[in-house]
Amino acid sequence: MIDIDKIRKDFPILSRKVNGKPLVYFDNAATSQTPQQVIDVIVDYYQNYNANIHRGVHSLSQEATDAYEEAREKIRAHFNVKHKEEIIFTAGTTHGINLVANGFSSLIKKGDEVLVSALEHHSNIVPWQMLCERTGAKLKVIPMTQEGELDKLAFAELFTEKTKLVFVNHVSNALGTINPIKEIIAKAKEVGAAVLLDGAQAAPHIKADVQVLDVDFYVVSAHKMCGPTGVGILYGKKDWLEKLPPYQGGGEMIDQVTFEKTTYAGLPHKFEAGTPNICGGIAFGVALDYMNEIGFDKIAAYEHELLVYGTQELLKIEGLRIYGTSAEKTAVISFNIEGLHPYDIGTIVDKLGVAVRTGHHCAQPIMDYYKIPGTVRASFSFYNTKEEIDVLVESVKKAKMMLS
Ligand code: C6P
Repeated sequence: MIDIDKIRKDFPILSRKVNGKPLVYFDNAATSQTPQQVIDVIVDYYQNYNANIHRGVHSLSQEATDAYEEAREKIRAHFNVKHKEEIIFTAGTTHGINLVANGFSSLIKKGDEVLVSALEHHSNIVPWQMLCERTGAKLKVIPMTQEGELDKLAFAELFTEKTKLVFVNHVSNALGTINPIKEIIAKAKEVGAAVLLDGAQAAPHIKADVQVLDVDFYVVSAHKMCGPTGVGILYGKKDWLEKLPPYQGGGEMIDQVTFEKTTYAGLPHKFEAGTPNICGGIAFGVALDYMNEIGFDKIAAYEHELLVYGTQELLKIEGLRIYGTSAEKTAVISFNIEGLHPYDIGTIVDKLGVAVRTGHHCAQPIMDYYKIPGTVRASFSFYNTKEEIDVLVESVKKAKMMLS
């Protein structure tokens, strides 16, 4: 069991009021809250050793470099990455996907096929559409079912010898579905395709082991796992990262520069042009320490309890429909109430202190599939409680009464 009272004390924001009511924060899939341990590290960095890294011989620069590289090592260990240089610091998931999609421009040709799933966030659709426009490759879509799962019967047939790349999220942000990634990776291997998993919504809840998964690329954002915004990582197998060209040119990604020719630095620096989010990287490492200390098994078990309770209580409201009913899902409840617009529900519950996300959740194809403009999405984290779920349910009931 997790010590929920102790954990909640670590998050100063959880004791504030919103619109005169105690904050109930259920927008964790958009961004998670930050424990004091991570806030302290950010303050300490700017108070004591703020300096550019990998450049200076002075002590401050050495300290900052050591702390940043120590964070890379923590991230390596967390995802069980084989080589430290397979971890590329990015600005987040979107940046990581674009880096890979851009790099594949030179490795994909007309007639090749790339597979995406119907459950993707726009970040894992648009960069690949752009790749297909540049190269003439064909984008094929793994369809979804009413339960919000990938259609397993359909997907096997989509893999052919022309399939070169497959990109799927580990967990859907809009519905919480945990996708059958092992089967997808196995199928991709049969046809020799590379797989990129968007781990943005999985990493805060499930500890992925990239070697056991044997996945080619895995991308995450720190801000969804108790870290700061503007930082994340791309994991890529060394062979792939060596084959891909640099994404951006600039300082730190070079070996030698002359006006005639530039040679590039080795991994990971080839993909880390310019001054990175140094403090963000260091804080990401500490956020992982924080979550690992609680334990991902305990986090998953507790969040599952919240999911079961929240589902049961919300379904007691007449006319409420939950989208995404897969048996394998994280603690995300996307719902609508018959006849009401999700935006109106979200606005009223906010007045009662409850933060949920409303709209298409940057996953318009999922909304199109269900023929709805959007949903109300309540996404739980390990620092939430059943009492907070009760507040959500009462607030939704009030919203329904006011709007009907
Ligand atoms: N989803 C949500 O409310 P960035 O913005 O780069 O940190 O992450 C983009 C992203 C990519 N893939 C998935 C599966 C995601 O959920 C997200 C971010 C947030 O659902 C903000 S739109």
